[in-house]
Amino acid sequence: MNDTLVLHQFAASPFSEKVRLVLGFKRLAWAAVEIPIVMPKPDVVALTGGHRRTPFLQVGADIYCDSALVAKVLERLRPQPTLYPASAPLAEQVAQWADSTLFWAAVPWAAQPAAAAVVMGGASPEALKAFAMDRAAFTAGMKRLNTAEARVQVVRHGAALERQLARQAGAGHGFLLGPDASIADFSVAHCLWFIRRARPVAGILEPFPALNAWLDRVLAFGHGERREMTSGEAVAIAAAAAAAGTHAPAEVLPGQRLEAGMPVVACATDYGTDPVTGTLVGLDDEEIVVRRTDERAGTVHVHFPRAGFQVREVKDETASRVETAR
Ligand SMILES: N[C@@H](CCC(=O)N[C@@H](CS)C(=O)NCC(=O)O)C(=O)O
Repeated sequence: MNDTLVLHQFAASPFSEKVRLVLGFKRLAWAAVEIPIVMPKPDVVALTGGHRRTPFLQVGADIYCDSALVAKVLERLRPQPTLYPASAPLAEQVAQWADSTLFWAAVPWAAQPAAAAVVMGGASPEALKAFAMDRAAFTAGMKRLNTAEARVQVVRHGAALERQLARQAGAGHGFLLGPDASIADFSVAHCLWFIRRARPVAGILEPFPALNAWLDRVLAFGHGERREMTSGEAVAIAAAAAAAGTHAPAEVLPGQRLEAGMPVVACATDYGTDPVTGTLVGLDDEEIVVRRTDERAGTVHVHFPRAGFQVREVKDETASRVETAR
């Protein structure tokens, strides 16, 4: 089977940068598919079944959504150096804070009108307008900070991170939670990377020397061994693996209130909540696995983390008949 690690990502995406840095930290070789920044994303949907968030990792006919789960998968494939060192027991919790609270302060600051074109890699006014409309729909129902509110929060979080990193440096430790890098470093770093990228407003980080020195250190992990791949090639890899039936082992553990073979729908609970329907093939405390079939990609297993996602049985007979007939 083709076990190439294929990361579906785009250059300006902070969560993609988080995973690119993790790939660098673990010195992995991978293929990058540059996906569209806005909808429509036909090849993304062929692989995920509707989940549109960036990034996701593909290994053959297994699709892993959400950077938190992607990090776990990369850890399974290459355990050392670890993202979850014993020296940082709160690493996942701090990462969760950064991926939500810090991220949603960094984004409105970095994407404010004075910096939007720069942060989006020199996008035209038309492209920026399309981007703003796309993301308004993507985050509908979510209360987003305005620029003034974002400034207050970025300064507040920046000052706290500065204090923490200065203390770590005083103790001879190079990383956020101690002597070892952890997933928390990558989750905080991608938010600040995005602010740095927004050059006209990046000065907000200047008063924080310990934070800047640490950010340089994390970004120096680099991106590993990257090559480019088209989305068509990635879909063909999925179809070949699907035809060979080579999916990662998945199991619905007892006591999860849902059973293998049930028609289900899974979706994120915060934003970008587009549902993915299919048949439940895996469920434990860490992961939801849904099997679904696409005309071009074949039968793929779409994996979601439990944290931040919901899965429920589809009671509607029509939906379940459609999936069972496939
Ligand atoms: N919790 C998700 C968040 C992902 C996320 O918000 N990604 C942004 C890009 S950085 C996104 O999906 N934007 C909309 C899109 O790419 O269509 C993760 O960790 O992967």
